[in-house]
This record gives sequence, structure tokens and C-alpha cells, in this order.
Amino acid sequence: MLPKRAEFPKDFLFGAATSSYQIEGHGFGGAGRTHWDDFAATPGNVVRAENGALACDHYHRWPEDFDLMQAAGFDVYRFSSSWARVMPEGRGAVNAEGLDYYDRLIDGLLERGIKPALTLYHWELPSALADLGGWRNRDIAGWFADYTQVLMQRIGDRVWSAAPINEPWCVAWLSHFLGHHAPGLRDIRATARAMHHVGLAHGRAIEVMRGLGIGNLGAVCNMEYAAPANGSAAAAAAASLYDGYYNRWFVSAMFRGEYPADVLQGLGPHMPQGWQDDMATIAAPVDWVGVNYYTRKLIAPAPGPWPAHHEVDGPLPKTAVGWEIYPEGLEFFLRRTAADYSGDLPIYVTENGMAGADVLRGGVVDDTPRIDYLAQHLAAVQTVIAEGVPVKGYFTWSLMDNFEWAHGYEKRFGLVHVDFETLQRTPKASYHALKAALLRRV
Ligand code: GCO
Repeated sequence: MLPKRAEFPKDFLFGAATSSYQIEGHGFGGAGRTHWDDFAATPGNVVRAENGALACDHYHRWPEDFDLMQAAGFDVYRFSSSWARVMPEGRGAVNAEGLDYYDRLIDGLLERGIKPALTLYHWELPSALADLGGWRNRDIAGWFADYTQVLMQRIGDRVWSAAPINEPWCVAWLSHFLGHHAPGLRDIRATARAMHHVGLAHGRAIEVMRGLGIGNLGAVCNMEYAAPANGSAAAAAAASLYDGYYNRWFVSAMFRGEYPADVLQGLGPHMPQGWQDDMATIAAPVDWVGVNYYTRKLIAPAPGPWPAHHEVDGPLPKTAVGWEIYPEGLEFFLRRTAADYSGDLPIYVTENGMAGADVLRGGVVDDTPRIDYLAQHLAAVQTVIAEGVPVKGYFTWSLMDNFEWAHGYEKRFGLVHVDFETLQRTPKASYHALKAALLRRV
């Protein structure tokens, strides 16, 4: 059973989240090519080499999708804009169709009484900028600031909140060290640069938006609980380092203007020259912080160069992408974020959800495991709110099934089922359960 709205503070907001490349249909509306198109076109990177060209065709079907959100009683919708849709080459020429599209989305939300929570980058870097080194190139901070200016001077007056970059860890580490996401690099120097430039771009975008008079600006970081795989001191140290570059690096830079010393030991030699001078920009004040949380990892030491550890299979129940279900991790991060970094600022759970083995049968999708997952994580939110942690809202990932990156269309995270042949939407049991919980005000 999901907790009812009435069991949360009066001003607590419920939302659902999506991202541009995962739902829009990047082939429509004059958008430029992105590094995800290139990554997907390279054999072995994405299941069945699928890409976001059609996705959910939200580009045309957004009124239907927003009607579903409104009918469920959501207060706020977290979505992202595509840089290459606004500026197909990443710099210079602006695609008027792209700006018009985001303008329509914002007004479509406002007409339905839903607050627009915008993220300016959710991973689809324009290919023309990837050619110039992408996140390895320090100039990306300026390019991103310019894109922010172009888009926000058009729609910034009507967004409820804005965050520059979704999940800096994924942009930098997952994509440049592990190579699992575009551009698929496995290179420590590229990683160190991306780890720094993504923060610099964040700070520059915050400055631009402040300059435009836009308020309610935040940062969205993903966090994964790192548990030692065994009782040894070496495993504890390995888990702590993992926690450092995954969970502490970005919030430490943004809220304290410093990088964690344990991580700098490994990345320091590969950092761009003069990085210290950028820390004040990276720490530009924000108004809230978003935590994306899904799972935990067990970490054990391993031979080899820094960081000299690896992930070990864990014993807990797992989702369809093999992620352990561990709501205690969400409690931990909400507490620590407030205690060590953001203080009294509002914290939002900006993503939380699971992939399920969801099957459409006779017009119904029984995704009871997802309802249980949401119930456990909402209970975790209630626990820390009762302790005084200022959590002000919760967004489910995701409103609907979509392009799940390297998993293509195979893994389903949605409250709403999407048939990727017909693009028909079917609300799942979890959608109906959440709707019942949200519409109950007493
Ligand atoms: C994220 C992701 C989403 C993923 C989700 C599930 O911000 O982590 O942005 O794009 O689809 O996390 O893997």
C-alpha cells in the first residue's frame, strides 16, 4: 500500500520524471545529431543498436502524456530539454522549432496546473561538440552557458524550477571511465577533466540563470549506497573511495567548494591545470538539491591501478536491471545530504523507481513489485521527514517506459506502459495506485 498524500506535509510535492532523449523522438523537429546517436550506431553499445529517434514520440503525443499526469494528481513534472534540439550544432544557430516546442510544453503543463521542473542537460551532447572533445574540453562550460542563456531567455519566466545537469557522475564517470554511456571512453585523464568541467558548466549555468532573474535553481546528483563486500578493513576502504567519487565529489564541490581528498589522490594528477580557480564558480549558491536514488553496491578491493576495487553481486532482491532494492540507502543519503552539505535547503528526491518485468495482458499491467518499491522508498522519505530532514518532494522515475540508454527499449521503468510498435500508452497498476494515493487528501 502506498502512503496517502495526507500522510506527508501539506507542501510536499509529488512528481514524475522523464528526459528528452529518452521520450521525445529525437528525429523530429530539426534537432541536431547527438553523441547518443553515434554511440548507439556503434555495434555492441546498445541492445539491438536502438536509439532515441522515435522513442515515445512525446514530441507529438505530449498532450496525452500530460493529461495522464494531471489525471493522476501530480503536482510537478521533471523533464529535460535537449541541447541539440535548441542548438543543432551545440553552438551558433538556434533551431526555432526547438524553442517553440519547449514553449508549448511549458504552457501545456501550466494549463493543466502542473509545475514545470526543467533540467537543461540529460546526456544527449550535440555531436559537433563531441567532435571538439565534449566534456573533456574546458570550453564546454561556456558553450553550455550560452545554450542556457538562449533557452532560458525564452522559457525561464515560466519554469517552476531549473537544474543545469542531470547526474554529473553519469556524465563524467559512467561515460568516460566505465565507458557504459556515450561517448564510451575508458580513460582516466578524460574522466578527471569531465569530473571537473561538468561542475564548472553547472556553476556557469547557475550564474546565467541568476543573471536572467530566474529563481528556484538546483542541482541533481545521483547517489548509490556503497557497502563493503565483507568485514575487512580493505573492503571498508574500497567502499569509502567508491562513495567518494560517486556520491561526495559533486556535492562537496557544489556546497563546500572543495573536492574530497581521498578522490583527489587518484584523480589529482589527471586534473586540468588551474582547476582550483574554478571552485568558487562550481559552488555558486543554489536553492535546493535533488537526490536520484535507486540502489546500493557491494564493493571489494581488486588488484590493478586506482581505484583498485570492483562491484560484487549482492544478496538482496533485485529489479529487472539487477539492482538490489535497498530503501535504507535513500534514508542515509537524505540525512547525510542535509547534515554535511545542503543544511536547511529543500531536498527533493528527483528520481526513484525500478525496472520491472512488466507485461501487458488484456489491457492490464500488474506491476505489484513497483508499487512495493515505491511504498518502501516513500516510507524512507517519511522516516527522515519525521527526523526533521527538509525533504520537500518526491519524483518517480519514470512517467512512462522509454529508451533506457544502453538497455534500449528492453527495460521498463514507467508508471505507464508504452507499446513501442504502436506507441499506445496503458497506465500500469502502479499508476492507478499512485493516483489513488495522491487524490486522497484526507
Ligand atoms: C537517471 C537516469 C535515467 C535512467 C534511470 C534508470 O537520471 O538516472 O537519468 O535516465 O533512465 O536512472 O536507469
